[in-house]
Amino acid sequence: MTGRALKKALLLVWAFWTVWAGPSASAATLPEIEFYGNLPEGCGGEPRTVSLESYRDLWATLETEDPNFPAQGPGTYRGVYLGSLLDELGVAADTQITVLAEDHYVLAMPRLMFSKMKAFLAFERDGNPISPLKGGPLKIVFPKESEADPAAYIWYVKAFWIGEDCGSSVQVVDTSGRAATFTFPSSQKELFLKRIPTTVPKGYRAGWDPLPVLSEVRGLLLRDVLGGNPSGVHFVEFVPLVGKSLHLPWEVAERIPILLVNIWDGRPVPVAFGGPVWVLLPTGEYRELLQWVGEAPAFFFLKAVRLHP
Ligand SMILES: Nc1nc2c(c(=O)[nH]1)N[C@H]1C(S)=C(S)[C@@H](COP(=O)(O)O)O[C@H]1N2
Ligand SMILES: [Mo]
Repeated sequence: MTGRALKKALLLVWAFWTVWAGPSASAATLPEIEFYGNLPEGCGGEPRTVSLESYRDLWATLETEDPNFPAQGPGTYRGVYLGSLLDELGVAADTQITVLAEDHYVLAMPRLMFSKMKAFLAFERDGNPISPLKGGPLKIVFPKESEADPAAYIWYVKAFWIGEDCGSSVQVVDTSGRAATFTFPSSQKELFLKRIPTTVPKGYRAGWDPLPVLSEVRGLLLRDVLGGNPSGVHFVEFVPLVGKSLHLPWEVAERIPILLVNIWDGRPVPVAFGGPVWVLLPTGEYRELLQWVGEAPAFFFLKAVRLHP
């Protein structure tokens, strides 16, 4: 090779590393994950925020293919095996685990299946952060030999819910920003009952019974959760565990019977099916709701109701 050709080759290599390859994700800050539910420190409190940065000891690589993007072929993912992360966090072996994505898709499986199928929480592919267009920054992939259903390859991972029942409560935040925990009463008399066609969030669930066609749900009307009709409210925000809030003008929310559901067929609504609380929106009877919520008859994963002045 001549001196000039060598120089050109070196320049190309340098340009590739600095321009095209970009910095590796491990150098940048890694996305954080929130852990809710039955944690060793208790149930129902604030979520535990976990950064994979603090679990470098668990980092591993996995050579596999993403069925969502067959064209890009196999690649090397960097991340952590979920089994080892859950062990590290002290999650018991017989627990149900629900993974929540930014777009309200869920992946729910028993703890043992995550280990058996070698579920891998990835933050890098071939040395680069995973772009949102490819399901990043955090997604779950599996080794090819696990023969995981493509629907289990969940993108936009944001949070984990550990276990099932954790009590039914929501945070209520008043117009001055004061937060209080509302706990649903257990006395049946105060609760509102309805039989409705079953709708649940999109997702992949293993180890759960098939869904009934109709569900019997129980809950409270929004105004009862708020303790009457607060004044000076301009709009109400329904805040989910992950992802985008739903906003309604107070003038609409106050007039329409909006039901906050915490019991489904006699037991607390599992997060795997959109719990701990559903917001039931009577879009059939009140067509004016459509402009705010679309056709969706329910909003899932309710964590807080926030009143805005
Ligand atoms: N966050 C999230 N992950 C998801 C989905 C989704 O809608 N949201 N779809 C699942 C389904 S049903 C399949 S088959 C695969 C691939 O989806 P695609 O074929 O639409 O790319 O991604 C899975 N992961
Ligand atoms: Mo799918």
